[in-house]
Amino acid sequence: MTRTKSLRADFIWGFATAAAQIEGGGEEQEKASGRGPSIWDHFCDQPGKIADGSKVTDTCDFYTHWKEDLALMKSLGANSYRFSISWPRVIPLGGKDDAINEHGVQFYSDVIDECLRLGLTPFVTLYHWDLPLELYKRYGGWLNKERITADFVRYARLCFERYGARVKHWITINEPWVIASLGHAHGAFAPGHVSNTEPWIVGHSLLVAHAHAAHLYHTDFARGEGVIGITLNGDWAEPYDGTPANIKAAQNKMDAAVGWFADPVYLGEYPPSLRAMLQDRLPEFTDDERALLIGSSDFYGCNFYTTNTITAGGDDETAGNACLLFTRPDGTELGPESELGWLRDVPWGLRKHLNYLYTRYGKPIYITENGYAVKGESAMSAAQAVRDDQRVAYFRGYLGAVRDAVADGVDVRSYFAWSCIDNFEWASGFGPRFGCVRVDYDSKKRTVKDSARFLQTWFEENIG
Ligand code: GBH
Repeated sequence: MTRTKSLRADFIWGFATAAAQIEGGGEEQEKASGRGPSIWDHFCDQPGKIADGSKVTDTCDFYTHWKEDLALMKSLGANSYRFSISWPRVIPLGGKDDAINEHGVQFYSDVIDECLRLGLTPFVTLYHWDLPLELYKRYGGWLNKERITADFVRYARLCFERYGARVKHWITINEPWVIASLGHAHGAFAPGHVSNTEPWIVGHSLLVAHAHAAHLYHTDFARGEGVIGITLNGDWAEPYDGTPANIKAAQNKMDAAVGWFADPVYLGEYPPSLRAMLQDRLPEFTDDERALLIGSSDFYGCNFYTTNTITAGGDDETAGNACLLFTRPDGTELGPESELGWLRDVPWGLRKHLNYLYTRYGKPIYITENGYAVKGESAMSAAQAVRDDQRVAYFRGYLGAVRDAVADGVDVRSYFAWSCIDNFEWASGFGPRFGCVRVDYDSKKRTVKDSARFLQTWFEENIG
């Protein structure tokens, strides 16, 4: 009996990374490469911002190991690789009139060529949080809509010009919610601002810059074959119970975490609940901006990690003033703990999330990140860490949910595991490990974990 394959024959799967989290091979090397500093270099220099005091300049040295890593992904059966370009590596100061670092441009060109040679479709993110520090110093970065848009569009144009003939899948911005909220409301991420007005200004700039870059791509570069979109984080918000207040709180959480960006991009306006909560603090779109936003994203880029139960009565506006829990009314927990407080293994939420997104926005969905940090993995020996049963269990459950959503009729076109190699987990430093491949941070040695093999087999059995 032949099994029915559950995913389309052209389903894209692979591993995802971000430049700042993997490239650095030490401060000297980074300097010599011509990369300019980003806001994350600056953030790492401030005492107490990164859990283990580590620096973004010294990560996995993908800058040296890229060929080896691409070959590894190929050997694991992947057909695509999602990575980001470091803006300050290609334009060290970042601005529209600033010099290009041809050495940096060449680096990504080589990565793209090697991907194509191996049969890995390059899936490229323009902005995964490493803003050139100089733009922050000049005008506050994302706080200045006009100036950041002009600079971002010039950076995007450079990437489309140099790589557009070879790269047909683009993401403008990764997780604008994180940039606006963790960067400008909570202050946990660079640039570390704490404010209740800035996140909404920053969010607006991110949307407008995305729309302009996508417009440029659609008019001058797509040639009817390339696609571009925005990637949003968004965990599933399950009402804690059937009380109207908690049902409403869960919707408010979805509106704040997802709708803040997805509603303007796909529907042309901020969610009404956001407007009601923020009133004048939420900017208005001009007619031109609205026209540019509609149709700006060819797909819905979905990063998904976990599910919360939701009650009313929180005070984080960027979460829609909802309370996030991992417990049910009967006292049971939604899923096992990971290395990070916000992340639990709750597979069923993904099926609901995908159905919600497809019903509300009606766009093909590219799952651009999904992954797990096993509790205590950093304290394990390498031999123990590569037997990552809990990560295998997580992937088995979440991929089952993808398969179920596809059977429900949701148009899912890709799945990228976060991440390929263990890497720099932002403010959490090197403690949490998300890799399907182990990295020894001293020797930079890579060792495949069981979860990578699991993914290889799962996709062999389910695509086509
Ligand atoms: C992604 O973000 C990133 O794209 C990636 O770079 C990162 O390494 C990976 O996931 C793993 O973290 O501080 O309690 O408000 C993950 C999505 C969304 C997870 C916001 C944390 C809020 C936690 N993130 N969420 S909290």
